[in-house]
Amino acid sequence: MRFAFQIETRDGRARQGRIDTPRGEIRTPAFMPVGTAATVKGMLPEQVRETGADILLGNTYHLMLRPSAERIADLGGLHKFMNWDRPILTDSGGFQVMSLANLRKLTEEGVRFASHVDGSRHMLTPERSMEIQRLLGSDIVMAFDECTPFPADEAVARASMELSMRWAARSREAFGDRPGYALFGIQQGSVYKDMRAESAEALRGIGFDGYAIGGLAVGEGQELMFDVLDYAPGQLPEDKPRYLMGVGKPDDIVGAVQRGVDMFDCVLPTRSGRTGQAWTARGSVNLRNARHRDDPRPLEAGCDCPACTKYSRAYLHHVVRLDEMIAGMLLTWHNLRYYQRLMAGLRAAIADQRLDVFVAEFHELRAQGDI
Ligand code: PRF
Ligand code: ZN
Repeated sequence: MRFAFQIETRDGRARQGRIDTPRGEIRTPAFMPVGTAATVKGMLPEQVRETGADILLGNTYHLMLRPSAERIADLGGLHKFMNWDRPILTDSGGFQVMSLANLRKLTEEGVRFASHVDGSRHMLTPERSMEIQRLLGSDIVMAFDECTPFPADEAVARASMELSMRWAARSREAFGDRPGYALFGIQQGSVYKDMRAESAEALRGIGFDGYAIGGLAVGEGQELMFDVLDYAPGQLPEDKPRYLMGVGKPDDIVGAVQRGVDMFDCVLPTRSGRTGQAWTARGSVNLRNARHRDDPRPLEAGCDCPACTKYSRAYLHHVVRLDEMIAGMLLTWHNLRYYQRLMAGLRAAIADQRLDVFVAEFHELRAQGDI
């Protein structure tokens, strides 16, 4: 079976559809929980599936350092290693090297760096990133790019974008032809419309199975990100999935779906769950707050997750305050469930051509605030 994307319905610029892969269907717009180190922290894979996730994200950078791509390959690949048999998308490593590694040296060839774990020296190139992602058995492989830091003046942004486009061509060449597996290119160009267009044109010329929008959610703020998303998705091929990397908060996702984005990943629901922060239709709730101490009500009325159906706000507050493991487990579950319910709501609204009404209700509930 080949990798195939089908748009089933459109509503304005928004699209609802499906990606079919040999490891199963990905309903779009899709949210991918982050499983950086071959685990979605605090959750069993079957629990992550129960939240409604069709696909997880893994990281080349972390897995190449520990336990290494070769070790995972020898053990039968990432799916078997982590007990998740559905699709996995892996990021290519450059973004994580630049944010986590030490002694980074970026050249035309790639990035040389020292591990943030033990200081050991490594080199990531487009060719090595493709090899690692193949050894992992990743279903959706990301091209090796440089995420242009923000802010970047035009000269800096251009040099960075052009390097990423040369790396995109090398990624395509190294990936080769692998039926059933997909390679996504990554658009860069910072906040410059003409540069984004040039990047999109370069990627189209190379030819990818999907196209990511990179270099956003790097400190520019939602208004500027939405300005870019007013044109960037339209510069990419209409008939291929569009993936906005590292986004985001629920309102970021809603705005990006309205602007034509199909895929998302973000650590927010999982990471914030481990610090006592919950996401609901009425906004975010900090369970550490003393106002929850005697509250017998569920975290979010109507939520079908274990945190909401089996426990009170008072209990969640108690375990968050004591830093008990169950606190991170329950809040991660709730947050992932809330995100997947949001994505399902967006898909249904697009399918019924009522996205405007859905978005208006989304903002209205959030404006009311927590109960
Ligand atoms: N490139 C890659 N991974 C990423 C990004 C990028 O630009 C971003 C930007 N938000 C997150 N993750 N390869
Ligand atoms: Zn819940």
